[in-house]
Amino acid sequence: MKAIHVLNGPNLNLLGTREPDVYGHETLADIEARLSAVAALQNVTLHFRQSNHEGDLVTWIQDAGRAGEPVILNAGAYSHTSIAIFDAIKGSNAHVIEVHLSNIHAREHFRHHSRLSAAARGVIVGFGSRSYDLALQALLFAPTTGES
Ligand code: CA2
Repeated sequence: MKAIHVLNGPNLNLLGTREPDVYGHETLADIEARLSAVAALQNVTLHFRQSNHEGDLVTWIQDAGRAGEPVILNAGAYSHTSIAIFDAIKGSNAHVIEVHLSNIHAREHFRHHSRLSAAARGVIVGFGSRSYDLALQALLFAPTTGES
């Protein structure tokens, strides 16, 4: 594995600026710096991106799937709504670990279901920004077929 894509959806650019009780104090840049350092030690390049636009996530997932490179995906609120992102994961055969900062199952009812989980290889929720670290650890140290 030479590269890992960390893809972030809508409003995650606000991380660390509001709602720290729900999402913590770290910014997305803080998370990127920490994960990049861990990945670099394993000679893996991290492509860390955020977009508020559903189509960007679709394109990036397709690109990763085509390249055979795994994805850590926090699609934000699109997790609960997006058939397009589900189709992108399925259609490109992308290896996706879905992550959420918060425990979506302990929050409002409309957050309990993710449309993406059925297409993901695994799901990590509720560990704050450490959900991303756990996903990276899984990709680096517990690879399954097609990842290593
Ligand atoms: O817990 C997660 O990681 C979520 O994917 C975050 C999404 C939410 O819609 C999902 O249900 C669960 C929201 C991201 C918005 O992040 C903000 C951060 C700071 C201030 C406002 C929003």
